[in-house]
Amino acid sequence: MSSDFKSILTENRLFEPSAEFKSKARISSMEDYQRLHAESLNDPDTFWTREASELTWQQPWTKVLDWQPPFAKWFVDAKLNVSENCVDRHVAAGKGDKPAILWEGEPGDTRTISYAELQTEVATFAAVLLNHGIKAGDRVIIYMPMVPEAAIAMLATARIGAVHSVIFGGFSSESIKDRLLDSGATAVITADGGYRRGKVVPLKDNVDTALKNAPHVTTVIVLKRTGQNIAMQEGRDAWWHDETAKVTEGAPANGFDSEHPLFILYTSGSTGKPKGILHTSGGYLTGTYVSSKYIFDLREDDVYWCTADVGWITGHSYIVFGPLSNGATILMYEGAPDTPHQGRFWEIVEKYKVSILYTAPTAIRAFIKWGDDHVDKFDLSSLRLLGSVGEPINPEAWMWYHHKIGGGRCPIVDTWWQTETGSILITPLPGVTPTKPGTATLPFFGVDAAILDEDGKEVGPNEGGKLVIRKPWPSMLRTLYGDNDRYKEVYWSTYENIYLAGDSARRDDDGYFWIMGRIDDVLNVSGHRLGTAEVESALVSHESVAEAAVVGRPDELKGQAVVAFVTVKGGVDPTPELAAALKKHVANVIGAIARPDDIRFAAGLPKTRSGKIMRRLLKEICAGGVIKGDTTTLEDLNVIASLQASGKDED
Ligand code: 6R9
Repeated sequence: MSSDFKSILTENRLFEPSAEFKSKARISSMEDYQRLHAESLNDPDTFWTREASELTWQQPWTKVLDWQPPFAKWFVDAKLNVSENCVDRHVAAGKGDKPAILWEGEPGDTRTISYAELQTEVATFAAVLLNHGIKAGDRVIIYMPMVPEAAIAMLATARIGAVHSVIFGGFSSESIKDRLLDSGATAVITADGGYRRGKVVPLKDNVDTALKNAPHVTTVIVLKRTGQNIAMQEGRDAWWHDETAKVTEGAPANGFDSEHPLFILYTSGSTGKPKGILHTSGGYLTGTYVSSKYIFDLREDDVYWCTADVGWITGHSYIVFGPLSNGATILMYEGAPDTPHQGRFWEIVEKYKVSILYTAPTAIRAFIKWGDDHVDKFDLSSLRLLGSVGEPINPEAWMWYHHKIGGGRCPIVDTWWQTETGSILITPLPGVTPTKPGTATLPFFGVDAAILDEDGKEVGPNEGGKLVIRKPWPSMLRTLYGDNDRYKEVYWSTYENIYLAGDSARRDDDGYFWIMGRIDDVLNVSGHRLGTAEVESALVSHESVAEAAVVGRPDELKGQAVVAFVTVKGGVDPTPELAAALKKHVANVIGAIARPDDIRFAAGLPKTRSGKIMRRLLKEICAGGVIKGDTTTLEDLNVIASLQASGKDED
């Protein structure tokens, strides 16, 4: 394999789950894990029938899996209602009074919603959607702050079989427009605004801008959150509270086919066009249900907090569908971790007695930087389990999380998965797996993970290669929305009938998986996927830019920072003001998370003879390193020198 696949991490510290945790855990021995894992691969019908039967189905399946590579159907012919499983079935089981959602707004306002109340809210809002002519199969955009209504909107669309596509509230109107057009959505659910770091994010204004180019949208439902002035377009826009007040009877939870589409979630790929990942109902729900149950070891009295935004897959699977299908009490927080102070997360853990915390390495690194004082002020003794997701967690951050937040007693589940996988695929089981800082350890049930070389051969211990999944799993993506060819090309064309994850990895002597990074042109900025091509096309859409190449450079806080090499058009001066304007431009076009950290102007970009930009070289330049490796295919060697001299702009 090429040297790109060498891992610099070596880590031998081993942390066993405590006897106390083990004694109460659902699965508490390595033998049980191995036995169940073997069963899930060798006899998937038995394994998945047993697990899926814990959910409520309105009609049973005739077959567990129909696999026509690369197209899978799970729980064939079965019917279910996803919202019934997340809400109604817990009320029917006598848990109507149990809190489903504990919510804390950024300004400090709070709400508690029981399962019975959630049932009313979901059924009522589902009726609103029906009243507006939205039917099963219609696509609905959800662009909301982190308020309970975001989850209610997701569950309500699921209840009537409509397909939601949640767009992260930090995305721009341009991003909304692209997703509206690709999905063909006819309705948008939004809010007047949301709070973020004490400021109001103008969500409805952004929707209005996006809708100028999307006349097929006939309904916009607006939740009043911040109360600022917004425009309401007669005949198209309606207030959430007015519409729900009109409802006299909630919508029933009719059954839909197991393969009925549940949602589309857009994620970055290696081209400029985001990929619409399509998830369906029965398999996705089973995957998120089972993984939440075993990996977070959910108990009746847990208070579970996943700090993601519902705009990301983590928020879909592990705020909404997984925990709620388990009947858990979830906490939702609207705002930023440093508002109004840098101890806000720990204040929330203490206030709500959070027992399970699931967050991202980028957040952990920020907490470390802000200092232990903010943590020490609060009582974190309610915590019993910690989780990490989004990117490899560096061992220092892992150790701090373990000692400072977990008090040394909480197992850490470092969970590897993707928007495409729908649920966690590689992870420790908290009562079983001895953990090592920096590795997601072993495959979850039903997951046949391996690392292959270029020829498709499994590599040996500690050798790097491409991470693949060799068997279909229930919550796998079904296709890219409207683009089966791209689905086949991106995930299934490298190896025959094997899913290519797009990450490089190695396994250590214990068989643990160490994720090393992406193999495509996708960056991981603060745990969020960002295509270099998306940022590049945003840059070249600026009138002054001729060409742009974007690469990541290691960043202490964000994991990767965005560096853009830019050549300007003739007659344009590459000034610091222009650099600032370009950063702002990218933030406007895509959203603040894509804002380049550095803009480096260059006379020309290094290219291969076939015209491909040599990103490897640019990465090395960013890292400040000496140019290594083969540069004989360079078209113009002089550009390297000029790039290295170009330096960085100042913020
Ligand atoms: C859930 C989510 C997926 C990419 C994935 C990988 C990286 C996620 C990780 C991890 C190492 C972990 N990733 N979890 N890398 N260890 N525990 O993040 O989905 O936004 O689609 O990103 O994130 O590179 O391929 P998504």
